[in-house]
Amino acid sequence: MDTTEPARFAAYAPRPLEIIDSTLREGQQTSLLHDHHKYFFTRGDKEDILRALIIYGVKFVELFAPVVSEQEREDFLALKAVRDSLITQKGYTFLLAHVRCHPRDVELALRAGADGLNIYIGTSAESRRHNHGHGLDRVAHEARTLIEDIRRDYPGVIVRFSGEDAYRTTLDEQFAVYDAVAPLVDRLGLPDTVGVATPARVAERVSALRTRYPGVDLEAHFHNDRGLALVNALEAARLGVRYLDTTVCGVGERSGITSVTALLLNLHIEHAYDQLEGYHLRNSYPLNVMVADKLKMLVPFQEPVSLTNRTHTAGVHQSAVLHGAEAYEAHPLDQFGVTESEILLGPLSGWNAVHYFLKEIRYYQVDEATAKAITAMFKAQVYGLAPGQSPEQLLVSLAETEFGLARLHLPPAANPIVQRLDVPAPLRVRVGGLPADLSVEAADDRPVGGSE
Ligand code: HCA
Ligand code: CU
Repeated sequence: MDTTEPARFAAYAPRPLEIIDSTLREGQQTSLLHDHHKYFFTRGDKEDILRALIIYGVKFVELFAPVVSEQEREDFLALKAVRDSLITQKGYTFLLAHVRCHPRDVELALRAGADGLNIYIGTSAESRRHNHGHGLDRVAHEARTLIEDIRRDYPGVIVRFSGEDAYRTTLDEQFAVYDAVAPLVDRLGLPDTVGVATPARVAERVSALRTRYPGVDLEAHFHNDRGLALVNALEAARLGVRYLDTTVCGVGERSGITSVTALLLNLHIEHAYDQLEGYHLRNSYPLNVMVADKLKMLVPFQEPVSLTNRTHTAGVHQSAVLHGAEAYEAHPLDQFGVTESEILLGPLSGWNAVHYFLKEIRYYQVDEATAKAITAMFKAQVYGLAPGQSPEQLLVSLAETEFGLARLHLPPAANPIVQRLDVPAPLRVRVGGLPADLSVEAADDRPVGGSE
């Protein structure tokens, strides 16, 4: 174990809520990335996402096992370098490899320097029948042997064991396997692999496991097939499950899993402030925009931390909001970064962000091809901005003077996006606004002109 430092996790005091973000594992399994030629996370994308997650306050990040492919193995090493570069500024972030219950997966992950192993194997009848064909005794025995070996050879590594498809695994089946591994692991996972769980079932399952394994932390993971991934995660959090799996914008297999920002927003609304310890909530929306941009889409309209939730369309809503935003805005989205100033325009902005800004915020009639052309010109000029000129001004001037874009006609009094800026602030759109800038926490309160 040349690269893993055994004392790290032992010395870490976990917070009341530890997000295990899986955007770079579960998230990469989204159907949005199915067309590899069109949509994929480049290594640079992954580095940006990891950096942004760390700056957001996430301390546990799940990655594909290096066994998956040579590309993933090399990316793992690159991501470790990104993590290392942020230790001084943000503390240590644990990189967890998602591994099958298999010595080869484990060995390659440890060789790549993983801090932890998220081991999984199917335990429901469906999963056993179609995934590996083994009985529960054999699953329990193999898991136990593997984890004993890990504990002996790599005592400092974080070990999590998950019986896949936990909510179609009966309690007896689950106990048959978990009894064998519980004394050896740091966490027991409860993945709702096919999205069948309900809050009531979560409560039942979590309390059964807590009673049987009082000293072991639990981890929950909910798929959104029934649209319940968020509410199930909130229930798990309410019951004191410390580790919750999320992705940015909720991307993942099929309809995805719990969205990290949706979860934190809801905990905030529920006044569960202790569970928000250490998360930089203002970076929520920028994080969503960044990942959505890399997926070549807008922040999904169902995502609670989205501009959609501050966009008022009906005339009645608009005029009420002009008098007081609280008329149709109940939630503190500004504290989650849903403000114009957080759109993050800069040299690294993709055409999607530019398209979004011009179309959704400034109401230009702009198609995607034109947005791409504007982005190219914007990128060429943004580094040369005069002091005092903002990227937004440059973009608007390109849109109008070089491309002759027209703005949508809006009723005179309408202001469909009403910013609830409690404190009047100068324009704060920033240059270089991708992850590196997320680190400039003070910038939220700092007027920024053309460059930083
Ligand atoms: C998968 C399935 C998984 C694993 C979760 C876990 C699930 O894609 O391999 O390791 O706890 O939902 O069961 O994401
Ligand atoms: Cu999953």
